[in-house]
Amino acid sequence: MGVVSRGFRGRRRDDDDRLPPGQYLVEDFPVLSAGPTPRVPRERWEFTIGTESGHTHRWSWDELMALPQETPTVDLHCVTKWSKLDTRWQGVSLDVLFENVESAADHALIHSYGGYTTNLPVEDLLDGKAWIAHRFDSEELAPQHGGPARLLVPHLYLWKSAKWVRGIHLLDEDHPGFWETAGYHNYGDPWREQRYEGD
Ligand SMILES: Nc1nc2c(c(=O)[nH]1)N[C@H]1C(S)=C(S)[C@@H](COP(=O)(O)O)O[C@H]1N2
Ligand SMILES: [Mo]
Repeated sequence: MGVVSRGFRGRRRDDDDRLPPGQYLVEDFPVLSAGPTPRVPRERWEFTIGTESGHTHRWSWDELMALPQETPTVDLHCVTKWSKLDTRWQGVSLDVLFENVESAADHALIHSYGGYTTNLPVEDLLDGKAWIAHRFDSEELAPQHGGPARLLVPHLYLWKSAKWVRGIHLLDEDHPGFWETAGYHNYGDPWREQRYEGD
């Protein structure tokens, strides 16, 4: 019966299914930074993975660019309740960066230029779930959004996607990061609304 109007209505229903509990949609791209924006020239930029046995793997900017690139389109969910759908990125999968890393550690502590840290299980970085992203919407990633490069872990609240990422420490024991120490949830699954400690 009746005419089904495609377009706006249909899209809205679909979008609502993609909105975790308590979130609302935004079209702009808010900036949330706990401190000033560090400026890291690409020629001095490096990314490291340090293992629990003390080995450090390093990539320069040029080395990162020479690795296989992916172009994920993902939804972002911030703990302050905005979500942004279908964001388009370019970056290197953490699976590629972990290829020659020998580690049995379960925990990762991400650290950024500027001092920000955040922790997550190593398994949440692997199997196509995380990238070192350096382009957004076909442009170089803007400094306020984490450029030259940021971690992108879209299945967790966005505070886990460390901007200005500098490296990953692999650890045998979990070590809470900046927001996790300040009362945010240790894991941060938006679909289970794990905003704060105890959620
Ligand atoms: N280095 C660093 N990374 C960070 C933050 C920060 O303050 N410093 N804020 C986090 C939080 S709380 C959010 S919501 C997102 C915001 O990313 P955006 O500014 O690109 O929207 O970055 C996350 N990564
Ligand atoms: Mo956030």
